[in-house]
Amino acid sequence: MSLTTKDMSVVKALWAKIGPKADEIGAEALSRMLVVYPQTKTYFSHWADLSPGSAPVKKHGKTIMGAVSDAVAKIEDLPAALSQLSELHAYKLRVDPANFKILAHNIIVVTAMLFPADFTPEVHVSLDKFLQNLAWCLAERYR
Ligand code: HNI
Repeated sequence: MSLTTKDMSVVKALWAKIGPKADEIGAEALSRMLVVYPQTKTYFSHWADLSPGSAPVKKHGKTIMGAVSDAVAKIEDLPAALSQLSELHAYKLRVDPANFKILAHNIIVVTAMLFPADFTPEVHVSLDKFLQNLAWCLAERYR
């Protein structure tokens, strides 16, 4: 399921529009992931407050989306762009890679919520493919 040049241009065009709101998307997506898939909370038990919109959730939402925006900029070579982050999640953070798909799903949901007019089926399919590729590349260093 590799990205076509059309997927790449659709995602880049979307990001040109929604990129400035990346912090908000990240905070909302992370908030939802922690509520709807509470098993993901185990990784963040060292935070003072895991409730939706809390300070650590907002801060980490921004961190995650910074990495996603960076991946959009390097969309032509995602494995290289994500290899260090993959190593960190595999060996240091020890995050089960099934969770990458869960977060990707939440980013999709929140993008659709915040930008309903932009979230056409064409954008949906390319954004979904991009996030699935990102999740796959993040899991790459586990083997
Ligand atoms: Ni993730 C830290 C990016 C999914 C658990 N994560 C980071 C950092 C980035 C990042 C960037 C900061 C790295 C650093 O300190 O150098 N994470 C991403 C991206 C995705 C993702 C782009 C997928 C879209 N991470 C997940 C998921 C989980 C996760 C799904 C667990 C459910 N990440 C963590 C944890 C940390 C982390 C835990 C350390 C956070 C902290 O505050 O200690």
